[in-house]
Amino acid sequence: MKLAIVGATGAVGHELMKVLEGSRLPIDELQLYASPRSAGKQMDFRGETLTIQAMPKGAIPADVILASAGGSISLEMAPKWVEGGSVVIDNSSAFRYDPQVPLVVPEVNGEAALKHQGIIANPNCTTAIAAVAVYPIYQKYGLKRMIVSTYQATSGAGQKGIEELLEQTRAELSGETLAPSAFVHPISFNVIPHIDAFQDNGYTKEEMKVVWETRKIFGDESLKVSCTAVRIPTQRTHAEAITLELERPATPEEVRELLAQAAGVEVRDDVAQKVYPMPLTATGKYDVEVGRIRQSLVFDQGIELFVAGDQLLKGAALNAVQIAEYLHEHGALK
Ligand code: A2P
Ligand code: 11C
Repeated sequence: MKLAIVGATGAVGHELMKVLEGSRLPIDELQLYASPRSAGKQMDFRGETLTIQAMPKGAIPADVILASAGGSISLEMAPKWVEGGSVVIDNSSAFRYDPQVPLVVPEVNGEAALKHQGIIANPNCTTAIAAVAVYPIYQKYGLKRMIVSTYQATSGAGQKGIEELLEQTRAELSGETLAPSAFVHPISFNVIPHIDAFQDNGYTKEEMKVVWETRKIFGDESLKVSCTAVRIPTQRTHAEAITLELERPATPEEVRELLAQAAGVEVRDDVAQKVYPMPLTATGKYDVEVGRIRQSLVFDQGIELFVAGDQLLKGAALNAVQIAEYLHEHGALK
């Protein structure tokens, strides 16, 4: 299989390389593309040194293209890549709401990927992490309402997000000020309840992505979902507090047992031992950590939980590679 990464030098691109190292995909050739600024730089893959090329203006000679260079590049280029015969797994939001394009979390709706017409969309990271934890509960007990509050790491905004956190924190500790650029306000020693653009309904686009995408992935357009998305000064891994109102009653113990068996989930829920999900423990893990599972005080048939998932992995690179693996294993790739 010939594989290409577009955006290989970015925060997600680096993770794609690492996940592909250990992937079951039969990779004969890996091509790396980025902006002309990165052309000629080198990256290592499975003991070989690969040279990054400037993304071409037209088709790319690869069976599968993992695109992670932003929405405008995907929007413009993905149709050309598909025309050239490639299957595109797109990490941007450019095609997620297109009814012709499957939006896939393999643990939830892997089979949707098989109906692709060239492009498959990878969900927003916040959505993917919540979906892995919530879908088993949705399937078994049904869901009336899902309320999400997020604690999102700076690398959600790409490499420049982490750099701004570190530089601003260093500046602040030296008594200096570094004006914000990746974020709209200082992120050091702050939290910002504003990710992506505000919409007419007062929610941000990041928050509405959780609503729109959860419904599409679960195949349930009537699901009531609400989200408050907040940027916090961590480097990596998004955390989320999730309140669920269930159709049918479940005890916290039943939910714990269900999630202990669920693919892509690691239950970390032993408060007596101070064990619960945190960015520091979830970073670098393929599984999404779930814990603090308890009966809600607000909904009679309600469960509250806390999740932490590495948004560069399950929220992006890992999910994209898992989609490629699913297609390969179901004979849906050349
Ligand atoms: P480059 O490093 O050459 O700028 P992140 O999300 O971490 O900011 O990464 C964005 C990725 O998209 C990087 O690999 C970046 O490459 C790539 N990229 C940005 N602009 C372009 C472009 N015009 N053509 C191809 N790749 C691009
Ligand atoms: C963030 N979740 O943390 C965003 C990044 O829709 O793919 C991913 C945006 C997206 O800023």
